[in-house]
Amino acid sequence: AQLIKLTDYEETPYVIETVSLVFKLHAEATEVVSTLSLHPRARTPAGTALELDGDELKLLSIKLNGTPLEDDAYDAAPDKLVVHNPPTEPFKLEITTQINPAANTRLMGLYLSDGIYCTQCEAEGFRRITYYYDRPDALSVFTTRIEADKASNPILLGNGNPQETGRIDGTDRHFAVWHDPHPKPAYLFALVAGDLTCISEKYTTASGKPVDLNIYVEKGNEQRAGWSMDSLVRSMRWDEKTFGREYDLDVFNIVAVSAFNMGAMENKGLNIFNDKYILANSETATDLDYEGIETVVAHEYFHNWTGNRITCREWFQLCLKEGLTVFRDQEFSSDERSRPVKRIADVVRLKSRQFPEDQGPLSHPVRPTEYKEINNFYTATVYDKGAELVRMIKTILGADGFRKGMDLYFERHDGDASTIEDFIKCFEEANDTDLSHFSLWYHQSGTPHLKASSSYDEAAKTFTLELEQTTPATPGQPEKEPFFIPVRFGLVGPNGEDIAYSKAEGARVDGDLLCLTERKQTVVFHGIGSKPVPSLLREFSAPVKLEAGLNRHEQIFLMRHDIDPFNRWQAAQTLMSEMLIEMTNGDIPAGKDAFISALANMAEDENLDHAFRGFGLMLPSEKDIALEIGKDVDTDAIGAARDAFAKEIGASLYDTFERIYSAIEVSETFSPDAASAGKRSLKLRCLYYMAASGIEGSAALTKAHFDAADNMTDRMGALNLLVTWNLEGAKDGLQAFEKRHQGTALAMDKWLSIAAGAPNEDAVSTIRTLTEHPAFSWDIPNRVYSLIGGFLGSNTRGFHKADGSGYDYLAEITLHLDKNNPQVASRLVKSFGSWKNMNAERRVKAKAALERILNADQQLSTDVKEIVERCLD
Ligand code: HT7
Ligand code: ZN
Repeated sequence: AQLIKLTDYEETPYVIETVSLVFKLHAEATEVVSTLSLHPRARTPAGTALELDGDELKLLSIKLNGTPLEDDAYDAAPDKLVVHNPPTEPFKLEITTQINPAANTRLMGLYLSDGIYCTQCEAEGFRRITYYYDRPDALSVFTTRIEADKASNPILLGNGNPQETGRIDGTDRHFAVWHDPHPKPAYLFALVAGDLTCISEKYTTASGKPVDLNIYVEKGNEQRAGWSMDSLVRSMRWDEKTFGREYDLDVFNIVAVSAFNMGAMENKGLNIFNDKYILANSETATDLDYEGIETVVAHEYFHNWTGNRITCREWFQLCLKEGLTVFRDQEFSSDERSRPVKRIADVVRLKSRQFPEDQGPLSHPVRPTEYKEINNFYTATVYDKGAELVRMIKTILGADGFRKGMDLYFERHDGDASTIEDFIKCFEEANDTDLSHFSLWYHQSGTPHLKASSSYDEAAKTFTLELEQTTPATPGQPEKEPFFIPVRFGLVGPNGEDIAYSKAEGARVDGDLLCLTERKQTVVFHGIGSKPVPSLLREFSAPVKLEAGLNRHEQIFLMRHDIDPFNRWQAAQTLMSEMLIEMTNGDIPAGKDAFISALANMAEDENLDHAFRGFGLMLPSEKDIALEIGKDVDTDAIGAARDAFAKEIGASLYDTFERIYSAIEVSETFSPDAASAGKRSLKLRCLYYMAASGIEGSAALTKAHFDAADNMTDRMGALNLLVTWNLEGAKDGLQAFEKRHQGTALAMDKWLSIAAGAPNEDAVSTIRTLTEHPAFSWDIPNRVYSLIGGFLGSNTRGFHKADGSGYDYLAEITLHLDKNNPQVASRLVKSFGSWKNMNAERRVKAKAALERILNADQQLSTDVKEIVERCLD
């Protein structure tokens, strides 16, 4: 496959001003007539060929200005259409293609999901529908006419506003015409046809414009779409209030489908969602699902401005829309829920998904410079680290400066296909500042390590902080420059309050923000009356790995007293992680008892909200510890140490946990609000430790929690504990859950993922058996992500089993899935990204499995090949 390079970017020689599409929908032979109005750019030399993208296309006919083209005037292959010598004046090209939605197992382009026609065009799916400039900088005005059988497809939806509907004379078919006045790239094109029902709401924008909101679902699911509608309305209001952005069409439609490769898609005026991110009720969705729906609905809606009105020049700029939009959805959820809790949740996600990516063979810059398959770059680095970079801009400029930059960005680039450089320039110009050093974050990959040490001079009343940053080499970038790192900090005095300093020297320090620019910097704070404990990187102000240079006593002090909730949580995590690593090495950690007692205080602290206390109790995952250890990892030793620690904490604090568990009352009518969810989560966290303790009665209590559950959070949470700790009642619980939820796919996905994560001597055999279960299907990504993704992501001991069975299995299913859906296969095969951190025994097996994929007797997709090659590099 071809290597695509940022430096090769060139404008298209022709401009497509308008596109008129007619879809004659038939499951196995859909005809697409595309009429393009084109003109050459002023600089385009006469005779320059018009080259349009295709993918597995069959051309039926081609006309230029109404006349069929002679055979020698064009070349058509499934992946390309070349028109030789197009006119030098504006012209019309009519292209008719035939496609087969029923056979489209890749779920890119036009496909059928459970009898519903739907599309997915980002990143390069439109070229599977018709020949086109399938690239984000080709903006055009689209009109779409959809024709289909009326009885089986009563609903016909397109982008933009509805224009016309009617019957097609003498047939059982009908049509609808949609027009989108906003020029857009092809990746935002969408079409839906099927037998759907919807819930609707009227919305009035801040300036008084009415908008019809509709959420379409399969019949019978309408009662499960209410939370999504609620989330949508709140998102629309929030964007008006926070960023001054209003919606810009008469209708906003969302459709939920069951077969979808990713979470959702922000098509203009017609968002298409994986049903997992739309459907919810207390019986089938957990609190985490409700939160996920709120986030994803908001995220896709926010793309209307950051992504659609201002899009990307090419796919290297993906973080321009994704990083910024993730930042916006994070801010929305922080405003709707608890800001510190949301920050912790986002950092947990970043550290568990992006940090491993950045420390392994798949590491790449937030704004990459080359790729083979763009689908492989929808990564945690582009999305989550991309959001961190936007957050740092806000930290550096302050809220007002940030808003000024955003306002300028919206004003200056509305209607553009832009770049990261354009984005940064808006912040620089709006704030009269220079962000060139900061911009390195977009181009230099890897997670910086920040090492701190400090000393106090009582006589001089000075506190000296030494900070050193190093960034390990990453693929293609052996040498690293120092980053511009904003460090929020406090100097915590003996009474737990921050000490004010009179002067700071050695770095740019402004209030509680210290900006590092060099590899090594020494900062001296004057006027410090007593020895402080430095609290660094408050609110996780930069995506770095901090070695704070504090002893256990000081960490416990911060855990108890820091005014920054994030760093209270972080102190607990650091302690747990350090102790778990020592236990993995067979050592007994110093200060364990003091830590466990501080943990009890945090868990019982009524001044903290329930969700925060739940997070405070969270043990780092086995994967987190493996990453922290970094080399020669033995996952069995990590798992055993972690189990032992949980058991010990559970046994020592059993009474505390029981007290907290019993005291929390959750209202009888289910509500997904943050406060109620926080209560459920703290209760379940207490139950986790009680279940781990092995103390008599704990298994029965866990089973009773499961039996009494009247919502999915409690039912799934308790079942997970029964299975994780292999308690009496686990088997019955699994059966009862299955009986209750069979037939509800999204609920059965949870059952699959619990079973997949269970520690088990022969995990691969268990997974194989589950692939035969009626609830599982290789064709629906949600099923695959739940079972196989659950195994790879949560069953660390099973996947990294020393005999290599987990690696062999991943190789086998990668090859299996790659035949039908390369995107799904490539997402899963990324789990090999950590193989170099394993011990020698495991590394040999993993390498052999990767080589087996590469040398298999089958044509590999570009998606899978690129990932496997990078892993082996
Ligand atoms: N912008 C959307 C990305 C997406 C996608 C990409 C490749 C293949 C399938 C896909 N489905 C959705 C989702 C988002 O980030 O908002
Ligand atoms: Zn997005």
